[in-house]
Amino acid sequence: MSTDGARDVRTRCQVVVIGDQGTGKSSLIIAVATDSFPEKSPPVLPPTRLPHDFYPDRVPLTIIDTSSRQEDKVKMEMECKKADAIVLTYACDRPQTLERLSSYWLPELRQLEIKVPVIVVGCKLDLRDDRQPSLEQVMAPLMHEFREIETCIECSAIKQIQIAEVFYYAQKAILHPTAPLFDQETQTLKPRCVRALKRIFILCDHDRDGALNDPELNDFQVKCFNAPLQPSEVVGVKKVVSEKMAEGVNDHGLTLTGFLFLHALFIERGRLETTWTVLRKFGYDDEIKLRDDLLLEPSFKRASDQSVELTEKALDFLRGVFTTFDMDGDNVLRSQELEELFSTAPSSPWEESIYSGAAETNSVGGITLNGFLSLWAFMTLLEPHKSLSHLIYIGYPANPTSAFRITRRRRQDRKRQRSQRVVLQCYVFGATNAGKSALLNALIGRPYNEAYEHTKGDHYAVNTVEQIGGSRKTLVLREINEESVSSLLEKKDALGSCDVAAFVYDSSDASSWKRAHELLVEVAAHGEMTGLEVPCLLIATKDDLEPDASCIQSSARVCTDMGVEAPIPVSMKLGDIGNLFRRIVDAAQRPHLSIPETEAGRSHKHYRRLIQRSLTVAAVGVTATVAGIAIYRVYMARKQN
Ligand SMILES: Nc1nc2c(ncn2[C@@H]2O[C@H](COP(=O)(O)OP(=O)(O)OP(=O)(O)O)[C@@H](O)[C@H]2O)c(=O)[nH]1
Ligand SMILES: [Mg+2]
Repeated sequence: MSTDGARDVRTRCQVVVIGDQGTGKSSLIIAVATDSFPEKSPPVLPPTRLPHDFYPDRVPLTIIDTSSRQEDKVKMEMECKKADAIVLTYACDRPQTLERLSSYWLPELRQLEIKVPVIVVGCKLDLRDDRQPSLEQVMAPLMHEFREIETCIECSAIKQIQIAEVFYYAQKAILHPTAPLFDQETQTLKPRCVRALKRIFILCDHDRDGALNDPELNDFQVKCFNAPLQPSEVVGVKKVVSEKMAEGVNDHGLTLTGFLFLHALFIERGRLETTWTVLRKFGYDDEIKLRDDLLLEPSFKRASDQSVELTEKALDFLRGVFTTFDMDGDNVLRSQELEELFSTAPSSPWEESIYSGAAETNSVGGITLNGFLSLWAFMTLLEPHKSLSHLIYIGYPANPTSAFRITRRRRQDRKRQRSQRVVLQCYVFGATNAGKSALLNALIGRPYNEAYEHTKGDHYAVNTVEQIGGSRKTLVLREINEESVSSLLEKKDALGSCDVAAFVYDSSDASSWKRAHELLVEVAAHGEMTGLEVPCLLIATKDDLEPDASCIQSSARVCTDMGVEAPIPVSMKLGDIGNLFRRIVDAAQRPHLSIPETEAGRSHKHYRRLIQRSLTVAAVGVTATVAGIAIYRVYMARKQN
């Protein structure tokens, strides 16, 4: 397969011709290339090239002949593996060669896991006995059993009947494949194709009245086929649709149902190129995903301590989308409404558990505007490219670069003593059973759960937090379970995307505190070593239980020694968390404060200070010498005057 990369358009097609000995493979190839019938042809031809202007798609076609002899089998298989389509021949005058298609050739291709379309070709049509059953009768069961057969055709090289058509169908099957668009089994459009066509329909429905009126149909036609529809053609299209499907057309024009029906009709009638042209004009690749080159801008190139956020413009668009799809106006998107919202994307971006449980929902799983925007902010932070593609899929009308902002480096924020971020991420460390998950659940308003379940894998929670003064920030909590700390901290830039770290411990359990302390030291040391220091907070959970006395003493000492604030006591059980989340956001916003200092860090800093001081002394000395030289020069100059 060959494509020109950026635009995913094929520049070359390769067809391999296989079939039983003497069925007419080489003659077929010579006939198409030279318009003549060879009296005698070599057993296997060298590759034959049909130039780009041979067929209307203007893509050159290379035809590979093969030998069906047993000793050439390996070579034939190799060619098949490189093929974009296969022409499989039988001879119309030898029914046993037809039987061999289902008994040998097609199963053989399956066994080789060759997934390209197959064109079955009956050669020597001129020798066909008219008493034989028709092509349709013979082929229907075969095509039913082997869905990889795209087309069946009979031809005659000697009489030049349907020779060019054979390779035309082969090329068409490559350039405009059926499989991604249409389910042969159910005879319906594939879901991904429906989603793409629906998006195209919505993008063309400028007045958003759920139907394409005549000017909208014309714009669509011009965009896709570079030519307007004649008024009579518009009438004709609508007539065809309304005759077969009453709801396909209404007073305003062609409805989405009608638009989809029309495409199913094109495909059923073999006019796949029409639907493919439409999809490609709207930026889809062969897998009906947006082409990669459309997703190159913005590039999201950034340092590890920078993040990606949505701009106010993107958020405005998303607020509008939320309102549009909140059909019942209850300020919550039910799962069907959310599904509908993403029905123009290949799938919903939030099906994975990492997203599905991360935001605020109402009691029946509906998502609030707050939860909706939080999930977008979270997806943008975690997977900006996914966010970009889904923004385009749901119809973001402006240039995508206007939707994203790359934040200032956190290093810079620390120097300026202020973070400019709107979305802040907190890593939540702590021993197993310390109460991390309970904390995450509290952020998204989940009720407290007495039952304990150890968290495995990634676990996030995201919500907005109101600051004093009324401004809102989005807080993302990431639970880091005990066993994944070491692998996380192996990476040099592990703390790059961490705006603040929380160390959670069970205040009734000395070992839980001990572990939190160890983790605090580990993270602080990591920050000092990599220059990615983060503000740290201690959170003492289960405040409703009897506190462990040694914990209290030890934590007070550690806080003084390391220069962090006293632990924040909370009880998830009692719902007593005070202004915990606001404090986490506060700490993240002032990245120069709450940075713990380890003993090693302190002595290193002391050492650095010493060096700095001696450098300053040395520098003053140098300046004095330079000043001395300058004075001397002036003195010399005066002397000379
Ligand atoms: N009494 C009391 N129990 C709590 C409180 N917070 C959490 N728990 C309980 O403590 C247990 C552990 O809580 P989790 O939040 O699952 O702990 P975790 O830190 O996420 O644990 P891992 O996922 O295993 O690392 C659960 O049974 C909770 O119900 C609290 O404030 N008070
Ligand atoms: Mg947990």
